[in-house]
Amino acid sequence: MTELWYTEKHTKHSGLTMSVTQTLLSATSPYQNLLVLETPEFGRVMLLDSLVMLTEKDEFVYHEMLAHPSLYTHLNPEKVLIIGGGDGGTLREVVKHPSVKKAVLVEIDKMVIEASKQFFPQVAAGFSSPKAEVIVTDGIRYVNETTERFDIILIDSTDPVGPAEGLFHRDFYRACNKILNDDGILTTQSETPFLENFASVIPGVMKNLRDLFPVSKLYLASIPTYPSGLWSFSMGSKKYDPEVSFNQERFSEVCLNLSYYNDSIHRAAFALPNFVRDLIKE
Ligand code: AG3
Repeated sequence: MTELWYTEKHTKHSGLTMSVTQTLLSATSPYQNLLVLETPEFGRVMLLDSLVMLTEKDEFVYHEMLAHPSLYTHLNPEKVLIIGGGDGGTLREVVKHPSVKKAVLVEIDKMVIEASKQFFPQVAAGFSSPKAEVIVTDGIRYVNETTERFDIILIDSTDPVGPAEGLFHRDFYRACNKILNDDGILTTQSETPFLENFASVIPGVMKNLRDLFPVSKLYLASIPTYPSGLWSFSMGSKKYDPEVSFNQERFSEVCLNLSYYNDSIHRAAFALPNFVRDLIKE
């Protein structure tokens, strides 16, 4: 019997390999290629331009850890902006919070939204929330032009190549800072601290955030299907320090049914190994 395997090459010399039972979708938009694979180990997998965006098995780690640390740091998050994240996973986490009144998701590529609704209904669940507003346009343009103001901005991008490159630039973070309220928080996914061609992202992002926000912090989570399995998120905050103002009361009062994030994880995620501390040293 013929066996099909897929490898995402992470560097010239390493990658992640999984066996594939079926290709459910292979499509191209003006922005990128999209592939949905059925795999025995990770369930359904979504890839953009050959890079793993999410798998059914471990997407909860990424989406919970992108959303909840800022949502539980802010005292009363009501308006949230998600840039990218067209699969809807981050949106699903955001709308779980009773304090959130409106979550705007700005995705450049409607093909991602449609594929997620069709093949990843559990991930796309947030789209059906009455709090959700979906706008298909370039996130950079939206942030520069909108008159809306937000408590939290979450940047759920792909790697900083292709359509997502501008989402790692200082000008973009500056524009985000402008549309955040005075106690606003921005959190972006910021790649892995391992592997040569990725680790330079973290110091760059953190330098930008440090220059623009009084509080800037990096935190980590384990995501088995992303390069190296150790993933980072960078937070810039105008007022709250996520290591000080974790909202224990709100956390204990409302159970959001989470699979990764909890109060101990919130605190632990900001503990950095020495080599990561060195990466973001000023
Ligand atoms: N956002 C982060 C994907 C980065 C993964 N990189 C890689 N596989 N080389 C994914 C979108 C999930 N909502």
